[in-house]
Order: sequence, then C-alpha cells, then structure tokens
Amino acid sequence: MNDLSVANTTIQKAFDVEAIRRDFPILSQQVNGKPLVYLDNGASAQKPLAVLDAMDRYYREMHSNVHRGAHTLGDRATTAFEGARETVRSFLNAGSTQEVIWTKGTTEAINLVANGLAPKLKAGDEILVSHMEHHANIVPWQMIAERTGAKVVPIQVTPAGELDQDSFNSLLNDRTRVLAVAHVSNVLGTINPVAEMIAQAKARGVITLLDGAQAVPHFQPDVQALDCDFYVFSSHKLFGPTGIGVLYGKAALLEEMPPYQGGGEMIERVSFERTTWNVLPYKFEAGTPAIAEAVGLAAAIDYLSSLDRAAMEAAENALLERANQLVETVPGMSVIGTAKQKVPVMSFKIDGLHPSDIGTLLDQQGIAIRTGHHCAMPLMDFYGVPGTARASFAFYNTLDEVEQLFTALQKVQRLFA
Ligand code: 7TS
Repeated sequence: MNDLSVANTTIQKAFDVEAIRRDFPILSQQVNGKPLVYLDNGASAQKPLAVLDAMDRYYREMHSNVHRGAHTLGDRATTAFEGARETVRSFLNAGSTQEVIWTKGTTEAINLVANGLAPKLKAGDEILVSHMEHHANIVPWQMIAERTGAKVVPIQVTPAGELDQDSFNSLLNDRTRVLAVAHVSNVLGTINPVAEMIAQAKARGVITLLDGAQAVPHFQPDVQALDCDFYVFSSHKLFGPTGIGVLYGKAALLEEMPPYQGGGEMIERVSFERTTWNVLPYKFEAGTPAIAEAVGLAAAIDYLSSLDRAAMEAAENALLERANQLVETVPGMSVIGTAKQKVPVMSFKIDGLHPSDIGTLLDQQGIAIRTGHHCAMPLMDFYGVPGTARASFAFYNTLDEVEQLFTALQKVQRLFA
C-alpha cells in the first residue's frame, strides 16, 4: 500500500459518506430517470433530517411569537430562538450573543452593515472590495457610495483566481475606510488570506467585513481569531433553511450604527416626541423574526458539530483532487480558478460549448450544476467569459458522483464535437 491509499482508507473509515447521505432524504431520488447527483451546493445546500425534524417539532410543540413572555408557548419559542442564537455564537466563537444578529441572509446582512456605516463615510473615502465578489458584496456598497460620495475600489485578481496582494497593498491607503471581501469565492472556490489582510487593514483603522457565505459550509471560522469587525453568512448554504442568515458584528461598532429598519422589537420606548432603541442585538431585529428558521439553522450547526470536521474537510479535498485529475479526460475543458487554497468548487468551460448547454445536458443525466455569471459579473469580465459551468461539492458528495460528472461531460463534449 502506498502512502496515498493509506490516507484514503483512513478518510473512508473516519467518514462514512453513505451513512451521511441517508441523513439527507432529498439525495436519494431520481431526476430525469437517473439517480440525482447534486453538485449545486454553492447555490444552496440540502438539509439533513435533523433540520427538518427540528423545524417540524418546533411548529408542532412550541410555536408562538417570541419575547412577549405572556404564556408558556411564548416562553418555549423564546427559549428555542435564543438558544439558536447561542449555537451560532459558539459556531463563530463570537464573544457574546449581543453580537449575533439575525437577518434574512448574507445579502441583507451586507446591506445592513453598509447602511449602518453610511454616517461614517464622506466624499473621497474609499471602500475596498475585490474583483471576485458576489454582487451582494458590491452593489450595497455602490448604493452607499452614491449616497455619501465615497468610492468603491476593487482589489485585482490574479489569473489563477487569487487576490492580488500587490494590488491590495497599493490600494490600501489613508482614504480607505472599509475592507469588504469574500472569505471564499463562490465562483473560484479560492480561500482568501483574510487574516493577514485584516491585520493590515486594522493597522490603518479600516473597518473590515468578511462575506462568509461560501466559507462556512466547508470550515468553521473563528471571528475573534480573524479579528474582523463583521462576518456574514446565509443559513441555506450551511445545510439550514432558507429565509435566515447571520450578521456577526463587534458590539462597539454595532452600538454606534443606526438601526436598519424601524418597527416592533427594535425599540426601547416609542412616543411622538422621542423614540429610543432597544439594546443589542434587538436594535437590528425589527418585526417578528424567522423563529422556526433560527431553530433549523441551529439544528444544522449541531448536525455539523456531530461530524468529524477534519475528516469531512479531507473527504471534500479528495473530491476536488479527483475532479482535477479528471479534467484532462474531457477534450477542450479548462478550469477557471486554480488557487492553491480552495474549497471543493470547480468553475470550468469547454471549448465550443455554451455553459448553459452544458447545464441542460447534464440535467438530462440527473446531474445538477449551476451555469451563468454566478452573480459575479465583474469576475466574468475579468476572465472574458459570458459565464461558466460550476460544480460545487458538499461533504455528502461521493467520488463516484465526481466520476459520473466527468463521464457525462465526456458525453456532452462528444455530442458537440
Ligand atoms: N456572497 C457570496 C459569496 C455568495 O456566494 C452568495 C450567494 C451571496 C453572497 C448571497 O447570498 P444570499 O443567501 O443572500 O442570496 N451565492 C450564490 C451562488 O454562488 N449561486 O447561487 C447563489
């Protein structure tokens, strides 16, 4: 046995992917007469039974509105809801549940921060983002820039799909007020060197935000070790329900920020003369929140915590490694995004084929991938492509599924050759 096969055996023992797949009922169906091969996890991940059961039980046994304190169901719902906040706090290693704010998702969280920082921005100030951002981490900043006279400046990307650190160093200057970058790119899979970048930004007093939407499904961030001011993610990419996401923010900054929306829950006292705000985190949570969804997200995090995370990461790396090995078996196929540090996401093109045709033909074979611009048009422009095909893997995908993807791609390529 050589070293590689020893390593593979260890992965298989520590990580029983077939047992894990049984926890995800949606995966065991046929699509277009073929067993489903779900490789669109970057768009949204599937949910384990633990999440479905937790939400079902919540609605059957404890639903009522939260923070009203008038009766037993209300207390149960509040306990479950605030317990979920503590689960998220622990997942991120945030210092306090005051720093964990529920949002609709990553998009709303970034809009909340951009609006909250607007009073700190003035004409001539610069907001550093990058050329590989999802539109959710570009457009809210452009809207705030429009309002304040600040400017959105993109850090360049290298051809391999890494953040160009020379570009970052040359753009970070006395006018920089905010650095907002993806922890992991949704198109390229690149894991950015965010800890180093934050340290440099902090040395100049720059406020930092990490878009963790594509990071959290693959590894657990530590917001205190990263020392970012804000960290945002969506539940639905982390195997939890849609409709909820998280904004982590340092309490001192959140205290300074004005509320995002007004209404119930977010106030301390309302009168026509003067209205005052509730304490953190409620100041940013106007209206009845997504209670069952918070419970579902906590169940997803608990489920992930029950797995061997190191073995899970090793299994995911094995999927990407196998995919990389198979690229040469498809004539004209090339990968976009070949960074050294990557999560298992593969964007690609095949000469002579439009990405959307690849997607349609794979779907006929039961294989779900995403095609298009992936809400990252500036990055598509950088690579000079209208879009890419993207296979994004999760820990429940198998090496066999990777092989099925490439067998199908060979077929598609032959059909059009
Ligand atoms: N940021 C990143 C890095 C993302 O990948 C996405 C969604 C978002 C923000 C927005 O998240 P939302 O939950 O608020 O919509 N990315 C993708 C994708 O890659 N394919 O579909 C959605």
